[in-house]
Amino acid sequence: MNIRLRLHHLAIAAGLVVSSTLLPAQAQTAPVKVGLVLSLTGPFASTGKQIESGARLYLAQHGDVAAGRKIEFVIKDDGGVPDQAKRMAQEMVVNDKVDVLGGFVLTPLALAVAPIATQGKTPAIVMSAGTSSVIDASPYFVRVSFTLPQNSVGVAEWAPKNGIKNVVTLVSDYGPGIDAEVSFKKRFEARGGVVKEAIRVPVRNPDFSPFLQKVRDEKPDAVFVFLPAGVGTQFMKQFAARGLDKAGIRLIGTGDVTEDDILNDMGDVAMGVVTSHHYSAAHPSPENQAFVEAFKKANGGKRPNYMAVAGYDGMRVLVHALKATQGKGGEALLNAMKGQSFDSPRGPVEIDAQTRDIVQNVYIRRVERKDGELYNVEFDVMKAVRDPGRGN
Ligand code: VNL
Repeated sequence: MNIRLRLHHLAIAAGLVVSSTLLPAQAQTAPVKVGLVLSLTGPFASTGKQIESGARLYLAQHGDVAAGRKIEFVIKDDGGVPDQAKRMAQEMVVNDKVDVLGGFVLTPLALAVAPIATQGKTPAIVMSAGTSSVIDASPYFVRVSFTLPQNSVGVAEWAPKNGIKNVVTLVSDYGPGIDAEVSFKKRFEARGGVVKEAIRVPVRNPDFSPFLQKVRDEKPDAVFVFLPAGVGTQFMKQFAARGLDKAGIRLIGTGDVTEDDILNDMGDVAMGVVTSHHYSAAHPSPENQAFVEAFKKANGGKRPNYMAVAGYDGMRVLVHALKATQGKGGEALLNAMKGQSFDSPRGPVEIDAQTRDIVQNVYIRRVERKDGELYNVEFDVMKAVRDPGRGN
């Protein structure tokens, strides 16, 4: 072998030795795995799909590499069943070795995953589950969605100033519904209103007719409603079929009932419905207009709702945290998620560094027709609302 070739071989050998000593550094350039636990089948599938599309859109627009690490999704369908959500999160942490968990369409799903995040010391981004207490279920939870008390107090303030003196409340009978009922009543009665009756309806496949008949018999000025995303169309049909609109009973609620994914299918019965909420596809900011346009383009013309925004902002929080930690995960990543503030398509938001919960504007909106389509048109705002449910 001539001397040149020998040197060449030596150089290769030396190169191998050098690169193997660099292995720990290489581990940080390994992909960041994001385990999304989502309901993609069953009655809450529309929410899972909105979150997934929102998360994908953020990376499509801003690039899927942060601090030199490629961001990859591991996505599993929990079918809306807490035991499945827990098992899937466990598999993701133990087998797939995900760096971050996220998703959780329903409160009971987030609660089921909480111990897995805590035991695995895995930061977990809550993108839907809106019961106040969810954030306390794991110190590794960071919430980018909303809380029901946040979204209930806006319309509780608005109603008594607008001729609504007494209401019947009608909510889904589980965490977020009870939060909505309690926080609405507290604020509404503090402003001189009266809650005549509090009705709770089953979460799954509710038949609203008997409950709506009860509302009709009470003859309140309005009915205040919380129902999770995806259920509103069914409710609106029965509201009209029972003649509540004709009987002069107004409909108010949190924006979950007139969510953008299904609002257009509701027809005239939705016109004039007043809700308070943190997001409307009609929010008139350049960020939101660009977001809505890009979302529609990537999803066959479908409108984003508040769940898509949470998926989108969840990735924003992750990407910026990764940049801040130079790609480190675990506790460092969690700490870098806390305290972020930025302009979301919904408006200015902050992840409170102490509570890990979202602080955001709550808008008062009325359903109106614009260019032939129904929208929640914002006409008032409560700024930078912290979750009023804590300590309730
Ligand atoms: C929850 C809250 C789910 C609000 C929702 O839609 C919603 C929850 C699926 O905490 O379970 O709009």
